[in-house]
Amino acid sequence: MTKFINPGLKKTSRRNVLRGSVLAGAAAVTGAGAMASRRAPSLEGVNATSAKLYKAAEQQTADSTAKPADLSGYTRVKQELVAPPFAPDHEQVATGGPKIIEITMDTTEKLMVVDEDSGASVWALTYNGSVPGPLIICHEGDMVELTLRNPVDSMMEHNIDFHASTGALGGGGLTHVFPGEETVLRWKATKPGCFTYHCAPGGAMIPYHVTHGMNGAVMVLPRDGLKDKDGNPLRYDSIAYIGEQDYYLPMDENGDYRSYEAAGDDYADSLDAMRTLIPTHSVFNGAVGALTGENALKGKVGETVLMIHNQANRDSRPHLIGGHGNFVWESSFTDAPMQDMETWFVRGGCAVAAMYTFEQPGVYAYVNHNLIEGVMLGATAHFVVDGEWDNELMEQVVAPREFEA
Ligand SMILES: [Cu+2]
Repeated sequence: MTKFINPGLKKTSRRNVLRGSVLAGAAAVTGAGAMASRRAPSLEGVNATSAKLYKAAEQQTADSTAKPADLSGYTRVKQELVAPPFAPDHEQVATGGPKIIEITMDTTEKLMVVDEDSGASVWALTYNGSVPGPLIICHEGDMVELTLRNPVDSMMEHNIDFHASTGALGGGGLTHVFPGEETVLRWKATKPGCFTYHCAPGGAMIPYHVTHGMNGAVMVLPRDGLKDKDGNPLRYDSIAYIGEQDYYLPMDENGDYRSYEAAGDDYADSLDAMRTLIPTHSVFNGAVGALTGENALKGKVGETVLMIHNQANRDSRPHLIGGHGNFVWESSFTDAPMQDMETWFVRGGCAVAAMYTFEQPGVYAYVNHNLIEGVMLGATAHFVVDGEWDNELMEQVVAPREFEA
């Protein structure tokens, strides 16, 4: 088994294993490299350019003589991250002064079933073992201090690009960790809103890692909480954190999904599948059915849910069937929310928050309203809501029956 960080099988220093050369060689490691180069243009130029970019980003801070950040006035707190669709404990309105929020994430590579029916699986690349990675919550003016650890048995290097942060490719230039390494990055949350984070190790590995599950969201709340367009406070009772993941899973000549022994073994085949730009799956929270049936989200009439939808790679258009987006922050929390929306837009590479208060009991389907993706590719979640039915809002006046011609 060969690690992707060292495709040449040579003993080499960390410095020599810089992204571009690693990436250029990675296809060859799989043994499918020659085939891939016949099928598709070489990525050498792209990967080399990307490697230079990362080197430059890292060098900027290495060469810097800037004064240290003034951390006086900040209180340190730990945030225990939890697996999606749940949110970590947090305040909606900040109390006290700004905080340095300490979090830890491990770049875990694991085999995950994507669709039990077809047997489709993926060697997912994850933060903390889930797709999407955990939701991080802070307030504007806080600092997020991430310890990023790459387990020693990983096959790949990883890093993180926080769209909410400023500088060094979103931190991507400063957080490359090889198996067995850890790094600490601190960044200040200056923009309120929901933001994607994702792995971006360089070149073709960027979309490869992102489409293998390595992405998640940060919510940066205004210090005084969410508000409507007139400045009235808006509060939620719960959060449903939904990560939409497009997968491009390789198939064999019979149309069956291929399986692989280790993370990264699918690299060349995956690049071919990715080039089609047509996902084989578009799912919520990592797998078909991850948020339906027994795994459905729960709610009560009168409960207000904040639905946070992350899509790191591709546009999406969420719709809550049987409900609405009462307040939708499609851009950021700086802008007033849009109101009473039927379907809202998630630009690929961002996260969006939508708030709804349930008015009827029953099952609501939360879908990507590209219904081919929602129904056939997997992008559906269910809310099962308890409570009293309201006949004023809807009533079955006549149950379906045959009519006289
Ligand atoms: Cu990664």
